[in-house]
Amino acid sequence: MERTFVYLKPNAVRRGLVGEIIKRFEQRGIKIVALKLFWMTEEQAKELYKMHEGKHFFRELIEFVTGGPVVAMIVEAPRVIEMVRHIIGGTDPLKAGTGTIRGEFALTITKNLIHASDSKESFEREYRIFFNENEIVNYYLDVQDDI
Ligand code: FUP
Repeated sequence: MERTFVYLKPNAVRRGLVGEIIKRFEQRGIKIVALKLFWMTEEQAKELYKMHEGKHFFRELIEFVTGGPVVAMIVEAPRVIEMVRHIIGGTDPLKAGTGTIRGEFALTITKNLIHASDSKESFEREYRIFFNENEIVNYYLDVQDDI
């Protein structure tokens, strides 16, 4: 079993896409082990995106992700890091495959609706910015026996 960190950006929340997006994870049999809605602080946003500091889009990105509440999750499944990136689609919604979340609901790169860790190392770094260990819930999900 593998875990990844995902968060729905403020425009996904404002557009009422939380259910639509979570549904796509649930119908794949992906287990949610942590979930919360909160307003990301500037410190958290800058830490999450520190590799982009100094790039032309950095300021706009930080303002955007701190401009409204987000929904963050930790999810669990076999090969879930790759699977979630596959379900989400490429960073640029123009190149994201048809049927992916970004391919169906996003238009611009900055406002691309959703983030997911791109590696085990990213997951280990990113989830700690937003979650305490006691917010992660261990439980058995029957549906994972059938997928
Ligand atoms: P991703 O892992 O798919 O979210 O993509 P990146 O880590 O490359 O980018 C992180 C965020 O920076 C993207 F979600 C949006 C923003 N970004 C821009 O606004 N412009 C760019 O040219 C590249 C990224």
